[in-house]
Amino acid sequence: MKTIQKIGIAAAFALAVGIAAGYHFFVEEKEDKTPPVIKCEFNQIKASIETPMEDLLLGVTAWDERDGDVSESLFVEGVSKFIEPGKSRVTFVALDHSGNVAKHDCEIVYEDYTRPKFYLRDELRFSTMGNGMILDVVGASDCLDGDISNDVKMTVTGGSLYSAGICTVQFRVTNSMGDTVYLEAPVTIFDSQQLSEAYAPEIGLKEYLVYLDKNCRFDPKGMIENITVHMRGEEYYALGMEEED
Ligand SMILES: [Ca+2]
Repeated sequence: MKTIQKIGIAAAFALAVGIAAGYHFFVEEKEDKTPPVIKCEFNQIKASIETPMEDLLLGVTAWDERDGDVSESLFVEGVSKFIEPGKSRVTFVALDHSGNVAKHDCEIVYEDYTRPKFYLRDELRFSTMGNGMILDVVGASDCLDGDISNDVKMTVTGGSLYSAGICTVQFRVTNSMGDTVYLEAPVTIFDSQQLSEAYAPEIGLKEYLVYLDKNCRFDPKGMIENITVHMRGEEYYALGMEEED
């Protein structure tokens, strides 16, 4: 009897262990709480501003402990604003078959990105009456957003727009990726009552703002498009002049 009893106890114990292990196994099998692991082939993704979002996934894989390769679940959650000009963070998301979500950030560099550039439609010269027109003259273009002239802001940093003289104005503009560029430029304000100023000859230029590479040669004379001498001006300058009423 004793032996049978022992066998019975051993069997009951074995069964209990078996049930516990089975239950444990069952629970583990049922509840996968471990998200997959996302891997980027490169530490830094090099892209063009034209690269479609889905192409950013090239070289990115997701592996799950239980479900294996779950790369087909990968998608791009978003691209951050620039952390420095042309450089962002892209966030990848992957899911396993139990719905566990993994996220992974990778640095992305847009190799062909160029910062917004200002342009001027005319000279920065205004009468004391016309200084409200300054922002009509200043424009900006961006390789991502196109023309962003409406977003140009200005701050007077030296002198006054309301008295004759030269004042300094800082123009700034920010594109949709958060890159802000600045242009500090002298603005000439003349007294609208002074006819000699109002009817001074005008030199028209091909471009009023030129971006030059460092140490690049510059020919200011080559920038002259035309010279307008107003009939009511004090003097007529004879430099291929054009007449105007
Ligand atoms: Ca998992």
